[in-house]
Amino acid sequence: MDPLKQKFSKKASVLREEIRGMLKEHGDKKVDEVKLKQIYGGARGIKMMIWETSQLDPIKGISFRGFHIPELREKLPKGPDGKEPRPEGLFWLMLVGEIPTDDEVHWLTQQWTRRSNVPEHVFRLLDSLPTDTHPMTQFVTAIASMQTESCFARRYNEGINKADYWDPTYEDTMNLIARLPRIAAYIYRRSYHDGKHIAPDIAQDWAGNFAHMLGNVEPDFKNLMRLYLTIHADHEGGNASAHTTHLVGSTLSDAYLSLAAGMSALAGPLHGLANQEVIKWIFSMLDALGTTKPSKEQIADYVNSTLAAGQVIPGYGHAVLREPDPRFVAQKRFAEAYIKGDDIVDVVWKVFDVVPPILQSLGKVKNPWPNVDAHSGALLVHYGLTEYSFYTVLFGVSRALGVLSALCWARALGFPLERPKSVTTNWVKGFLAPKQETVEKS
Ligand code: CMX
Repeated sequence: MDPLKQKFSKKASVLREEIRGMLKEHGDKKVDEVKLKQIYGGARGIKMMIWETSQLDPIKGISFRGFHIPELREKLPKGPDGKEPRPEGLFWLMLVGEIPTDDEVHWLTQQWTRRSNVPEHVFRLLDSLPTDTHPMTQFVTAIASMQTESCFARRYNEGINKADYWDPTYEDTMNLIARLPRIAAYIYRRSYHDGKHIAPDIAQDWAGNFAHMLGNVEPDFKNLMRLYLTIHADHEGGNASAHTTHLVGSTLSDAYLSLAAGMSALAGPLHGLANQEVIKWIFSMLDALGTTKPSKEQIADYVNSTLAAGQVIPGYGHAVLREPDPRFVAQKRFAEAYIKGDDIVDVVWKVFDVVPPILQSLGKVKNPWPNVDAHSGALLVHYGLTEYSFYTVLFGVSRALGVLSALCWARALGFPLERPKSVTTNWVKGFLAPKQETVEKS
């Protein structure tokens, strides 16, 4: 058994016993009360799921096993030039709850390199799709088509003991994550670079090799990829891509099909697709204004016209956060350190000054602040990755780290089929109706 799998197995069996004991003693304790407005309102805030890998605080933002983003940037092992964290380290942290050593991360990089061979039929299937198929559609298709490789599906057919479900799920997770950069880069090159593909460079780290296969070898772009793939990885369990992966996984669908489902959720404009919508919106604004250096007044007018057209301002607002997203802040810090005098980055910063007071003035937006998607496009455009329809695939490659390590935990802890209760509006009306007094017959 490999060292990471061994560590995971030990930690999981300890936690499994702890949970068993906790449920035996406190299983009937109430942790929440559900309000009618939550039932109609997208289940906001209802505590109904266990997600071990990260937790979201409305004010402080995401913490991965207790570590916030600035701490991760400091503590996780870095890329070869010692600047930005390697996403491999975050995966290790999410899976076993420990900051890995340099040697451990090096081992993981090598593991993923060894497992990164994508089956030929995945490329053939992708090649059969029109090149203008949305990259997220291609990504979902490729992931689902790789299900032919699922260790879990094979072992389940052979009659695996349920106590061992986590083992082939771990194998699927490692194989899938190892292959995603190759698949994503293949989609990018076939969609935007005439199918001129770039062979992997196995001497590089996971994110560095991804940047190389996309076609950008600038050291700073590699650093952006390391940071990007780290900060997008997980956002607790309730967000749509995580929850979908979890829900589908709870049917014992394997990691490939669960992730393909989760990526379909990520492809919605209220979720991960917002990263393409932000830059599309900025480009449309600059086109409409005829300048790449708009004033704050011009931006405010454009924001108001977007709202007047009944549209949302992409990259702003959040279902849980109530402060600027620390992932936005991390990207702003990156831009401040690595990029000087970039028009689009300057526009993003001006939008950051202009949008919150306008959204606040509407009186209904619970969080007027930027989320993760408000900044990422400007950084990518700066390094020449201007094809914004591809951006959500980058988000997806990163999100796989979180949702798949969480799937390993769900299997190791033996979580059951997820099946909440729904009700009809007629049921609600009956629930609200004043109870009839029973009149006693005299
Ligand atoms: N622009 C305009 N209106 C907004 C808004 C925004 N950025 N954010 C929220 N609102 C509106 C909502 O549409 C809603 O209006 P109605 O009552 O008329 O339907 C009202 O404010 C209340 O919404 P909320 O409770 O503040 O926000 P929700 O939890 O319902 O929605 C989110 C959260 C992210 C879907 C929403 O803020 C939004 O649409 N933002 C723009 C899209 C976006 O950036 N999504 C990416 C989120 C991060 C990610 O998952 O990647």
